[in-house]
Amino acid sequence: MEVGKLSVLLLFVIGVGSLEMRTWGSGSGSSSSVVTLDCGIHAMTPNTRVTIQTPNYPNDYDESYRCQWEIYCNSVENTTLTMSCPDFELEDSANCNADRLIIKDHDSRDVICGDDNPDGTTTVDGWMRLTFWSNIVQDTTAKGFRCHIWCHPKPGTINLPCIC
Ligand SMILES: [Ca+2]
Repeated sequence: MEVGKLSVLLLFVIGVGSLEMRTWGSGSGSSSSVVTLDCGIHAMTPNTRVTIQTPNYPNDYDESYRCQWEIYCNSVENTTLTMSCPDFELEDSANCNADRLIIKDHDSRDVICGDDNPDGTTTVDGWMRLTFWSNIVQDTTAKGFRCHIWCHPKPGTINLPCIC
């Protein structure tokens, strides 16, 4: 019993350690392991990126699933967010009535599905809300998506020099 508990503890420590390593390595942009955002509200800073993906990616996502990511970049009025999606595949349907990704910023709201990759989508400022839905009506899913979201300073805004 005690050995079993110790093994679980060791596995946990190793797990936390590798998570931290992945976090540290996420800035390189070339790491094969990617840290992805949980559903919820997240803040980021200019010239950084975050990554979102569907559950189980690159395997098929679940039916009857919902996840919303709300992303702010500081400061919202002086930045924009740009999506870069190397992979995007949802169940296709008329008007995206089945599975869908809703992309909202302070200027527009887009509902997409199928292979309508939002790669290159740029927001009007440093705020966006992404909502992924999968339905339960039909047992149809797909690979889903992985998207990186970059925060860039708006041209003409004052940028402090990078001391790095
Ligand atoms: Ca579906």
